[in-house]
Amino acid sequence: MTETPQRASVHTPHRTPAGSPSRSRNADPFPVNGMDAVVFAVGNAKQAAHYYSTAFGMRLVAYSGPEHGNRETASYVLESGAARFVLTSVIKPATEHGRFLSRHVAAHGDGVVDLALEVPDARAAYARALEQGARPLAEPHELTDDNGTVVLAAIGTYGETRHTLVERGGYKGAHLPGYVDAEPLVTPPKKRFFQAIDHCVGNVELGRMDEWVAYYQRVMGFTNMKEFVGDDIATEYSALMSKVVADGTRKVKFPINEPAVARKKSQIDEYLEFYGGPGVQHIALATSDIVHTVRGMRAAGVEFLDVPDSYYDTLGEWAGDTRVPVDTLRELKILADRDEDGYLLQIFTKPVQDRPTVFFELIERHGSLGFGKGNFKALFEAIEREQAKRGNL
Ligand code: TYF
Ligand code: FE
Repeated sequence: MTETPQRASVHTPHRTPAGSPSRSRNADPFPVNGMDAVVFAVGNAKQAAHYYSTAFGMRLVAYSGPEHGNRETASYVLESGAARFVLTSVIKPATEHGRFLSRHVAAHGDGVVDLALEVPDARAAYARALEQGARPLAEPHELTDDNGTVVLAAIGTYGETRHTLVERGGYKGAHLPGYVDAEPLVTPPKKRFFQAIDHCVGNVELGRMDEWVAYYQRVMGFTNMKEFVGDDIATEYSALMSKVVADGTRKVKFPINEPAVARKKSQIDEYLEFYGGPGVQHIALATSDIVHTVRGMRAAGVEFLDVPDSYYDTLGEWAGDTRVPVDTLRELKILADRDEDGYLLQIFTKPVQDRPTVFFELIERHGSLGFGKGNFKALFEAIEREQAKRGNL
């Protein structure tokens, strides 16, 4: 095929100027392309797929189940922009993996089994991780179908959570070999509710936060972000401590919480008690129009944390002007925070299952790279009011 010179020039690889770091040959010991998927093990993936379609505006794109040769599990792959969830239920355990998933749901209820990371080289990432003391869960292996080949490997993190390392190469299928393309369950909203996974938060046991921060630093070369909840805030009102690790490009951000010894029972202790150990606490979803998203999700029956009116009376004084008028923030119970880089708008759902465990955050960033430090007091008080209603405070 002949191309016009102009067109050909568009495809000429961009040359890196001498002296500036090349993306393909940088010093990052553990390069990641971003989050690949959040994998949930649930009691009823068929119904969960419906919930995330109707309430979160997600689009079913792929499916694996008994109709297509997988007699052990049913998995639904849902997308919203770059954000991908995989919802898996066991139909009849037949392998170690099926038994693991069955036990996981029995022990933890619906929860996250895997924060899968897309990496350029799964074998190299796995080798580096093991060298640095990562817990091995699956040796690198290839899966192939008509759409190409992916390489998968897996390492452990806190609790029973894992990180599958996914090397997609040029794989063209909707998810992985073994999945078939699927049509949306319902018509998705015209404008999607969110377009990416912003951060994924883990809860670990008292005194273990620093070990897990060190694990990500050593195994994945992640760095500590400056935002954290320290001793001072913990004893004053939060009843938790928190530190954030991120990859070199900040595409993947993992805050890690531990309970603090405080006057009252920590929300982290409540999670650990009802989840039956450490695990993923919340997934933050990045939206470019939080007002549209919250209106849509509220209309679909999603419950968000309540914020007292008094929060909005003083908001303008420290959060300054935001894209959204304070009256709209007040109406929808959206929080705002500002730091030296800009501001953010955020809101938190109540737990999305009967156990007081996993919940979601919606976040609209305007320059701020933080996590809403200015909201911690109001947020943690709101969480504690819910804890008290459940009789767990
Ligand atoms: O991810 C964060 O750090 C914020 C704040 O139990 C937060 O979303 C921290 C701990 C927590 C709930 C929210
Ligand atoms: Fe968060």
